[in-house]
Amino acid sequence: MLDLTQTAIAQEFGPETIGVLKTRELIEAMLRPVILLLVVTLVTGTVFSATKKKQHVNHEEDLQNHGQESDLAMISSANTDFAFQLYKEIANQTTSNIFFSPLSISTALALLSLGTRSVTREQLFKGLHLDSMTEEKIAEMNRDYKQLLQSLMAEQNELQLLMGNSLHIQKGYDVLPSFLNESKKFYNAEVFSLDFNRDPENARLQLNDYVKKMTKGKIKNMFDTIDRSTKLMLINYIFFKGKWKNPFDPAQTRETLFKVNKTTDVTVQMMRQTNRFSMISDYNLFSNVIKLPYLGNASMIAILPADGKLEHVEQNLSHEKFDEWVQQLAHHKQQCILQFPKVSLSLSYGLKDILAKMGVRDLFTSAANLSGISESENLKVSQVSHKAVLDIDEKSTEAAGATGVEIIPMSLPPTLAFNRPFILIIYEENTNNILFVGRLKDPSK
Ligand SMILES: *[C@@H]1O[C@H](CO)[C@@H](O)[C@H](O)[C@H]1NC(C)=O
Ligand SMILES: *[C@@H]1O[C@H](CO)[C@@H](O)[C@H](O)[C@H]1NC(C)=O
Ligand SMILES: *[C@@H]1O[C@H](CO)[C@@H](O)[C@H](O)[C@H]1NC(C)=O
Ligand SMILES: *[C@@H]1O[C@H](CO)[C@@H](O)[C@H](O)[C@H]1NC(C)=O
Ligand SMILES: *[C@@H]1O[C@H](CO)[C@@H](O)[C@H](O)[C@H]1NC(C)=O
Ligand SMILES: CC(=O)N[C@H]1CO[C@H](CO)[C@@H](O)[C@@H]1O
Repeated sequence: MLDLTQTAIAQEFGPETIGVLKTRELIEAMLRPVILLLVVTLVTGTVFSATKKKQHVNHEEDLQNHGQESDLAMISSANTDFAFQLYKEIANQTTSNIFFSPLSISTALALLSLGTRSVTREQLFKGLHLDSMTEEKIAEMNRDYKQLLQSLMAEQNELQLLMGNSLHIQKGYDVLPSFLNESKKFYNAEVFSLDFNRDPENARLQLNDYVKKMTKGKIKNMFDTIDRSTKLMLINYIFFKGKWKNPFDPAQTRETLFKVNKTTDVTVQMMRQTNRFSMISDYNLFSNVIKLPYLGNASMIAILPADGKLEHVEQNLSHEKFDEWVQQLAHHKQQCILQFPKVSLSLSYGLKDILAKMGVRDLFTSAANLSGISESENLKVSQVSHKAVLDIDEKSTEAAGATGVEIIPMSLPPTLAFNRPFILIIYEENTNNILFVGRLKDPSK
């Protein structure tokens, strides 16, 4: 089963203290120092305080260094394939809610690839849907990530989107300068030194503080315990706060029933608005698809399958399907009464087994070749942990006037009520990258 709880993460990092290990495991632990790879992420649909962060966008330098501006096509396309494959693997292992950031995970893995060699590296690229990676294409990938990070950071006007990487290294542990250099250069990684070995409790507190700071207080206690044998920890975080382009009026939000399945209903705060939306019906998939734009260059696409058709849609989720929806949505607008639940989701995943299923195997075993990080020691990755939080609400601490004037036609428009399980995809339109994917099955969970 998939790790879906914070407790599961705690177990993953937790009781592995040396005292509890059996002898054979102890030897194994001594022979194979551990890297912990960690991915943190957060999203929220609420309004943000209008602090503008100063950005230094090194576009000029980038153009000079590499002669041409990449269109990010290689990584955007691979990331979309990766997103839907990961979704399917996760959906195969849980019957409940899903929420994760494929971009956060693929970025962390791409950074890690800087330190991998031979078969370990090939498996990693294949898992990321990056095929036949020559040295030249690897260089292009790294430049693309650099540009992607810059583009996302440049969007600080109307939506707040922060993604970053950090490396936390055991004091005195020799990490190759080339790995650190490239991590900083292409992935903008911050590098910190910690003493996991002598003082794991202090390391834990510092890491929790760091994660808390980077997720603006949303993720407070990421770690319950820290493994003393940790040599390096890689953290990627993504923070997204968008304001709906068409906010909901809180006065219209009502408690209604959400149909979890044939036998169970739960209550949910249902937001409402009447407006013109980009929406389509996908008859092949028995679904209605609507686009809910945020201010700035991001949107949510929500897919509402007919009763009992969720799995059918999930089986048919693909890069091509997504592109088709995006393209059709651009041309189909109509008046509609939208009902959309006000929800919060918080999910944690240990992705080791899932990534292994996707072909990324050696990384987690003694066969791992991480000689690009350190030549002196045998390293492996102990876990890829991911935590994601979603808050969707009306988004209006602003004046009620911001809700805008609703034009209600004489005849009542159709109602689209998200009062049963549905899928949501949040994507950045400028770089065409999927930031988050989720499935709401039971809002009470
Ligand atoms: C789900 O997982 C099972 C067991 O690992 C596997 O046999 C099956 O093919 C998977 N189904 C899908 C749709 O991936
Ligand atoms: C890792 O890969 C490099 C480059 O292919 C190779 O020289 C080295 O021997 C490998 N190390 C291990 C431990 O397999
Ligand atoms: C890393 O970067 C520093 C400063 O930018 C440079 O002096 C050093 O030679 C680089 N090292 C490697 C191994 O690339
Ligand atoms: C319906 O959902 C409830 C709550 O999640 C669950 O306990 C129950 O087993 C589900 N019933 C069916 C038929 O799936
Ligand atoms: C959205 O992207 C366009 C380029 O396609 C850019 O000019 C614009 O500044 C972006 N908008 C915001 C709010 O960042
Ligand atoms: C419309 C469509 O693509 N349907 C496919 C959805 O997935 C199932 C199972 O994989 C296929 O049998 C359908 O053809």
